Amino acid sequence: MLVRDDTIAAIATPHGVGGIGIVRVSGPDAEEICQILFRPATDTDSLKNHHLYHGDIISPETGSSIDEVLLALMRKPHSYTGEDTLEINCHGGHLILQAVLDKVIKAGARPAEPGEFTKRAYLNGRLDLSQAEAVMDLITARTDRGRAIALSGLKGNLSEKLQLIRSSLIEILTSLESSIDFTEEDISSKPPRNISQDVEDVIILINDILSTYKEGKLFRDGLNVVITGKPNVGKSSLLNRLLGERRAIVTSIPGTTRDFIEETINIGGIPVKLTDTAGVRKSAETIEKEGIEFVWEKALAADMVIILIDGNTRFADEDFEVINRNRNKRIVLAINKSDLPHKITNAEINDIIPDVEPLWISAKYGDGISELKEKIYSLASDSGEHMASDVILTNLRHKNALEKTAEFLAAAKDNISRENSPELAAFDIRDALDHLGDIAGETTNEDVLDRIFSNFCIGK
Ligand SMILES: Nc1nc2c(ncn2[C@@H]2O[C@H](COP(=O)(O)OP(=O)(O)O)[C@@H](O)[C@H]2O)c(=O)[nH]1
Ligand SMILES: [Mg+2]
Repeated sequence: MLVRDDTIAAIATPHGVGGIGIVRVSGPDAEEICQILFRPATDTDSLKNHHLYHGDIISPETGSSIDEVLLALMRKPHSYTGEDTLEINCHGGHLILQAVLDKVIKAGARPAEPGEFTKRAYLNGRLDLSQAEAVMDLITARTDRGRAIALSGLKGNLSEKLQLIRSSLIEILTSLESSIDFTEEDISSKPPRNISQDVEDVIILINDILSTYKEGKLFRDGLNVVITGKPNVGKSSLLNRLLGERRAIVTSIPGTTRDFIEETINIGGIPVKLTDTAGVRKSAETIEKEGIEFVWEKALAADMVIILIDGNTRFADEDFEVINRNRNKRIVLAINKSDLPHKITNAEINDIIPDVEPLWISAKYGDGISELKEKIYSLASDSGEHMASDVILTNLRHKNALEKTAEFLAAAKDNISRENSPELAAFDIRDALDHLGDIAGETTNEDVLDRIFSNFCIGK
């Protein structure tokens, strides 16, 4: 691993104006930098650990103050990074923060790379890799539910479960290896009878965790939903209604929406990106035609399509085309303008698309909108049976590693059931352990680490 004998510094708060802004420093020179730059308001011999001090950051050459600050020194190992850490709470203006950071760097630190504080926390054993990744998920969470899942990852709930799996595998490996030793003594080469079941139990546990990935990804990355239908059915009205504000222009003139309007809403903790599209019709002029071509592309790329039909007009060729083009998608079929006289029946719709139950709504007055949201939610999460699971997998890297782990365990089980030499199964278990260790970062190589941490922000 890297030698970390240098000291890093960065502005840890977002760019812009705020009540306070924080410059963060971590590494062996943190305390010395503090002595050079910090002038406490009241005389103090040496700074106590984890205490907040009032004073000034000064320019060492002139002695003049750069900002009046609150400063805390957190000596290792009890800090986020596990190193001596300085947090300087400045006034939250970018020029101030930049000036303080410049002084810190002149006094011996170097600018931190993205995610470098968290990387150090990981390298110093303060967090395992999956927890470090959860830090970023927590920062970027877009709904309360996403935040709760990320926090559970940061608190180590996943790590704990993986640790249990790891202990079981080590036990299994020990039994296997003892039966290998027996072979040499020519007693019996058969592994103990219950090993196959033990391996199977671990596989089941892993599959349980893997089965949470779909919803985990849903809560973290969200869902792309495209609203489509012929002109004037109320697509823009529906977007506005779901958003709770007037975002898209609504008129009775067909062809008003030509571009896409995208907004994200929260449905039961899932960040749902809604796209309002141009109405699909045949006799469109050039600009509108372009828009309509895009609609098909957008719908094709979406996770789910809301097909909107006007319940107050007769079923038209365009309605048929919209349904036809989306037959392979996850569809919510909504019949709008339920407040007006109905000119369409469910039976008519079911003739065309038998397995989808149409939902009557009024985008204008709000009828059926909560049912529509429920439908989106239940379609997105399929069944919702894992919603109460204590550990939820959100990260593709973790999922891939767990799948590999399970694959090697299946191979081990196979070798055991064929009564092959226990050495073969032992090899498989070792491979399984390697992949499992990847999640916590026990066996992860430097390139992968760099890739993970380069996605972080500077100062975290
Ligand atoms: N009565 C009634 N009118 C609606 C409803 N939804 C939309 N409209 C009207 O239908 C027209 C077209 O709506 P708009 O949202 O622009 O449709 P779009 O072309 O599909 O985006 C507007 O005059 C809306 O006020 C509804 O639920 N009930
Ligand atoms: Mg529109």
